Amino acid sequence: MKNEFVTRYEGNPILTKDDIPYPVQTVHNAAVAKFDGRYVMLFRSHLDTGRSIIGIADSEDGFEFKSRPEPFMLPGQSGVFCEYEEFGVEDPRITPLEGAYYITYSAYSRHGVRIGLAKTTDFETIERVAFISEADYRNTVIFPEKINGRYARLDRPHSDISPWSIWISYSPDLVHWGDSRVVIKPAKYHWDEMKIGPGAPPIRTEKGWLNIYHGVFPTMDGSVYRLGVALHDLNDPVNVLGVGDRWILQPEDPWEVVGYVHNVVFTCAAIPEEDGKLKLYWGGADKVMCAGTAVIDELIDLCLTDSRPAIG
Ligand code: BMA
Repeated sequence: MKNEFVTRYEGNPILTKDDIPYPVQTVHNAAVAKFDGRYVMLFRSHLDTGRSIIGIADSEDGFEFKSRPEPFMLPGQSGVFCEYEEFGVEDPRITPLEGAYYITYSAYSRHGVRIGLAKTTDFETIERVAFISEADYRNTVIFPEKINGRYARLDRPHSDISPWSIWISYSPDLVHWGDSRVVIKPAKYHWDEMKIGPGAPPIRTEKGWLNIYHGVFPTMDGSVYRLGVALHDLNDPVNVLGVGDRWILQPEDPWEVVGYVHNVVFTCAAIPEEDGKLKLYWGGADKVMCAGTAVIDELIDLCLTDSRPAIG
């Protein structure tokens, strides 16, 4: 039986700290977008202080990336963004929407972690839009189009009462969000039993929105981060059509098993291509960036034919 649905790129890892022309400890959890006939990557890097910044790299083919000389996004220097990004900006996701590229990211400060929204049209300059959650939230992905006249997002609030789960919210303007519902929860005695969170921004397919998410499993040797898939109804994504009961990727390569945080594959990006495959990007052990491909129909089949309950 096939356990893994992702074919790793033979040149992994595709980007490491040795490729970055300024001092960083890691290159991981990157967003990727197609822009102007090429691929642009926004990658997270730890500084020596443990605070994160976001760098930028370019690629012709989506696999061989070259870092630009300067970072793309540092913690905000003034006003509200200074206060709430003081301890770093992490794990960006990019959604192309209405002619712009919207970037969601985790903003860390003494007040906790919350979600920032920024915007670029040229990947040269970046404009902060707003914070779109209070603390504590991470892993927010915006759908690439309005659904029934509203913007939509998946996110992952923290909770001490219920296992950390994937929620959906809607907005008239990308800034004010509400009508929130929980859509997928971790399932006890399944691969993702401890906590889950959105990974790549949802991908439109004929059969539904493909949601590539991360699931965490606890062991006596720490947590294992793997990737899985779920399919949401195109017109009403609260309605989950299936959640794959097997992971699509787990830490296997040496740089996924051992690194800054061991046993982690963590995605913030997947790019659908015209050949029916997607390019998937993931951080290996919170230290390096990796890439691979997957057949979109195989991921959909997993959701629909080998599913576990979305909310058990
Ligand atoms: C999560 C986040 C991710 C990280 C993962 C594994 O809680 O901090 O950015 O990749 O843990 O360390």
